[in-house]
Amino acid sequence: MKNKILNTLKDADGFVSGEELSKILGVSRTAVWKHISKLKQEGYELESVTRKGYRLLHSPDLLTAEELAYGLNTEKIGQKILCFDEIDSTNLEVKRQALDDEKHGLVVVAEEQTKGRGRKGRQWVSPKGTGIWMSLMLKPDLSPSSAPMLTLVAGLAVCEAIQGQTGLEAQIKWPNDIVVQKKKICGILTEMNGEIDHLNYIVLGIGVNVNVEGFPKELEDIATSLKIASGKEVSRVQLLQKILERLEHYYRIFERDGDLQNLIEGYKSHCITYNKEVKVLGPLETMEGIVVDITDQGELILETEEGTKKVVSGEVSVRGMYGYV
Ligand code: BTX
Repeated sequence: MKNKILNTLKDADGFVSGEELSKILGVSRTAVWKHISKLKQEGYELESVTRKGYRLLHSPDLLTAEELAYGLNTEKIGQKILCFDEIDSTNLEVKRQALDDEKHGLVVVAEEQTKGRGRKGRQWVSPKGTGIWMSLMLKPDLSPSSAPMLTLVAGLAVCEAIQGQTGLEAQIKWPNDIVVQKKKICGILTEMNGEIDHLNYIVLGIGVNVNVEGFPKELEDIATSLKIASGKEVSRVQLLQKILERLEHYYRIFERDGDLQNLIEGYKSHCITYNKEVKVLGPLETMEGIVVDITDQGELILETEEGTKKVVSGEVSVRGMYGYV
């Protein structure tokens, strides 16, 4: 009921009378008034004027299912959104939801993560009310070997959403960091559940430092937020919606093609690793060279002193970034 009132006020360009609201919703004017008071308590700025009714002036930037659903322009991704005030990790929650056979496109969002995770068991700092900490459940009709490419698809979507919403120049550090002003603003953690030849589902975890104002000492030199970089508060609701919309668009192309053939040029144009001197910490060896290409499978082609090498995974340092000189 509260949401219906909210959406009616959002749709209306101006005042809606208490009488109209009670008619639309089929409840008494006292009930309408109670819901309005509740909305005010939640941080919605509402103006009430005698004989005119109510008008919505401002919505708080809360990551609630209602706020995120309003105006979201997707067909599958985000048609169901679960929001938590606090959670261990949104990636873990998607895995728990998978036990109930949740559908493709489920999105889990939290205001705060107490055990936010990076790759290889690393920690992801996720302070309350300042970031987008979210995970998606994806069920592509593809083989398990295609899964790592989804990190690149997501990187492209987030990068463009950030640029579109803030005007900041965002870049991708292969495969999964989004960087603004040479510092990390977003990390992506892709996990897979499946058998050797069958993919059950993918958990795509995305963490964006939106309005974070400060980082622990050890991250100060490598991390930043959109607010720090732009000097302005950024709407998490709008950015999250934009990320889901771009992601659905690119995901569709990726699923149709089965690889990145139609996305890789766009990816390269944002990629800070492309055409750069890098050092790769692989599982077996460390290599240095210049990234001369990125394939349709998302692998780096590295020109080294020993010849051309293909990099499928590994930690890549780009010269001039995060202290690598
Ligand atoms: P990563 O392993 O590439 O990055 C983790 C490293 O990044 C940490 O070791 C630390 O140095 C640094 N770091 C930690 N927190 C932050 C931060 N807030 N901003 C910048 N740098 C940081 C990247 O892993 C993948 C991160 C995915 C996070 C999302 S949030 C929603 C979802 N749920 C979850 O538990 N993880 C994902």
